[in-house]
Amino acid sequence: MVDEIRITRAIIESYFERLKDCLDVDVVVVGGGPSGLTCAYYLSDFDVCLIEKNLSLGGGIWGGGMFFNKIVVQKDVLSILDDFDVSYERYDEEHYVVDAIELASSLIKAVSREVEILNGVCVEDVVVKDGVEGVVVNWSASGDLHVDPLVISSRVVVDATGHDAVVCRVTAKKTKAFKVEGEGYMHADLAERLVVERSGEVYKNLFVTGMAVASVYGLPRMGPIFGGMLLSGKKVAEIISGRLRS
Ligand code: 48F
Repeated sequence: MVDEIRITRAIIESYFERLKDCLDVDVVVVGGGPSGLTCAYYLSDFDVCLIEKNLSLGGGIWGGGMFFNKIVVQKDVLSILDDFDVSYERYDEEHYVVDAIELASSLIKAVSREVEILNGVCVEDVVVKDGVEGVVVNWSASGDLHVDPLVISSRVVVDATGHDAVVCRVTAKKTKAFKVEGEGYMHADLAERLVVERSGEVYKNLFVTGMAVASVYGLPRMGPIFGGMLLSGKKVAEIISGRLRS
């Protein structure tokens, strides 16, 4: 017979195991959009906790371009799509079209098998000692209630929070060590190239990927072409991987 208390106990016990596993990790990835999911996936040999403030992951993938749920990627990211078993259609020599729903769900499925995910949890601050050493978290649903946060410790933190660059913004404000410029005008070609080039460490142990890179460095925006997001996530994963193994 199904028992309400056993259901409740199963959820609490299982979730608190997950939460304990996340308390002291190698990498915290903040944000479950395309860049954060890609980054987390390629770091899954390490202890990774991905924190997403919304209930669902996927960030800006689902809406495609103006709710048209297709996105475009460039030829040089097809191998990443292959890693996630995502299908694509050739549009012309350079551009390929991907179903936004398939991309979002494939990234989420692959990452959720390998990485601990806390959704409905918001990162509101960072721990800074010798560089960034963790994040300060609270339930997204705590709203206006005065509830003190808790802390997750990590060797490195990745800001994958998209246009808002939340983690870089709070770190910049409190350390005064760098500035967050805010993203620039639309120029897809330039933006795609520069976002990948500038992806990396922005402050000791704090890495930035995806649209947050454009916000930090005042780079142009690119709209619904996603190759740069995937390449940026993979590039940051490779840099961190090298750092953590050294
Ligand atoms: O916005 P988002 O998809 O960022 P991204 O990975 O990709 C950008 C593209 O979607 C698109 C684009 C590319 O062509 O222009 O916009 O750089 O995903 C960011 C995720 O971070 C979450 C947010 O809910 C979203 O899912 N997020 C934002 N702030 C926080 C957060 C926070 N404080 N704590 C936890 N998650």
